[in-house]
Amino acid sequence: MDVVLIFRRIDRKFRFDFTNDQQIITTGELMRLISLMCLLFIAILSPASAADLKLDKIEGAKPKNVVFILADDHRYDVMSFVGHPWVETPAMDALAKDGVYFKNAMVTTSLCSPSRASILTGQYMHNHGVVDNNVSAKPGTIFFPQYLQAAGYQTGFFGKWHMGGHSDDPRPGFDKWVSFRGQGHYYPPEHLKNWSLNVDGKSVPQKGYITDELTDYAINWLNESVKPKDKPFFMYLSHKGVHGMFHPAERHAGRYKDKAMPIPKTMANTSDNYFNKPMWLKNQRNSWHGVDFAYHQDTDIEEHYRLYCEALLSVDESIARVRKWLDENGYGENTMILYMGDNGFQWGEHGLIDKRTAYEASIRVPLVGVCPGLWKPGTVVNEVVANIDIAPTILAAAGLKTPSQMDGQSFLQLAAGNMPASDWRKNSLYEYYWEFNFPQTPTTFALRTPRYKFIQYHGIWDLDELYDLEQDPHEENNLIFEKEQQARIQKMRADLHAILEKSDANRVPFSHKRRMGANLRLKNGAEPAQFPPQLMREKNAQK
Ligand SMILES: [Ca+2]
Repeated sequence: MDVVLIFRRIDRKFRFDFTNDQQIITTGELMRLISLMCLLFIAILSPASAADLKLDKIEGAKPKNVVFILADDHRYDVMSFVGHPWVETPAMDALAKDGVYFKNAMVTTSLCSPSRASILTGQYMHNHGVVDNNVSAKPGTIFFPQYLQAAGYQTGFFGKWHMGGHSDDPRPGFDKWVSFRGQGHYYPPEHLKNWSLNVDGKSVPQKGYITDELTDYAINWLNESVKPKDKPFFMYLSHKGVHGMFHPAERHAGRYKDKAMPIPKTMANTSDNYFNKPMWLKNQRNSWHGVDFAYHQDTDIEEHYRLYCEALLSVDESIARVRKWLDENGYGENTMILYMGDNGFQWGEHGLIDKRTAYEASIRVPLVGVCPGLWKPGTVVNEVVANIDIAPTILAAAGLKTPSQMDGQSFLQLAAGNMPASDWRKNSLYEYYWEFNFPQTPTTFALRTPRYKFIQYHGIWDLDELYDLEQDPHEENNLIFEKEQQARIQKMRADLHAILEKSDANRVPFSHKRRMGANLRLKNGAEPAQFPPQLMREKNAQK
């Protein structure tokens, strides 16, 4: 499939019309074009050479070790220090207290594989090409740890990779590799007798709870490979927790059984909540990704929520264990630690569960970290930083400049207070392509500034949205019909298009539709949406 995509891309660049006499090309021109296509094809398929991976150094930088810990589906506000009423996250709280809390961290695509690919490549989904949870990265894709290796770092990957879920083989950029196929399993599954982890290319049975086991592997690597060598290191600890179906470690099971899920204001099925909202949103309420028919089960979503929070306890303990090892082994003062979620998660907002949409609960993620000697304790960064900025930031911590193919920007100096906010990106792109397996969420593009969010849908007869996040943080009041907002809407539409057009991404790819997808509805659930009154006209009425 990758080869087909490459030819499609080449075809787009060099399209010409053989049926038009005026545009028939000469044999020489045709040969030159074929040669160019062959060269391009070879360049795309070839792995990056050692020379390609040597980045320019940042003058005067003192390279640090880096630990990046990623959670799955952990939303931005399920942490104690941001005011959650009962969840306990002491290690995340400590990172924020001792370092930086990125209050407006978001992902450019709210879905596991595309977001993970954006983290690893520093690129938007439309550039790295991992457009859903099924496809692998394109051949020739460079993952940022390859640059770290070329700069003399030891690198280790532990956990969920997910891009191209049929394989758990070691990927480029890592000296040590511990992973599993697809989403993995919290505990070794009883129905899969041969289930195993891939440890440096060999099958090794999973023994226990995955969050603990990955942390064990990570700490063993620190002890056995990192400590004996006088080399900087980079560790990527990529948890399965807290992805659904949520399963806490046995020691945490039932810890929150008496706790109540915070119910968002926008969850109720009321005309107020759906006033001026897109029709797809109301329709999704009664679907796989809606509160009426969540995951097509009869489980109460509050029960799912309690399990989610209990599963998070092990992730927090993992951070604490790694940090303790660093401190006890003399690495505390020269190691950057970043903790992040790969996408957000709606727990009832707008009647939805899960991710994919451009709403706040879906796109915002936790991001906290320490960088001793550079980031001051207790710093809060308000600028919108994103998953595409992780690679440039980690490279900068290693003293390396950002390579040209990356869309992101290093926030290393922004968080240190050495970069004026005016030098930071003014807006952030969000993009999501419709997937046949979950047909409830349309193709979505959005632009988010610190204050406003404009959302535009593609391929569906429906409404776009504009929110003033300062006045309306829960996105209750869609301003799309407001007269005084029309100039802003036009400007944001144009800015959004300009970003996409710049990288030839003003078109939507789609993959092989293999089945109808999770398209069921609950018979006695919410009714389908009505067309909004603003669109209704009498016959022959003008616009
Ligand atoms: Ca995820």
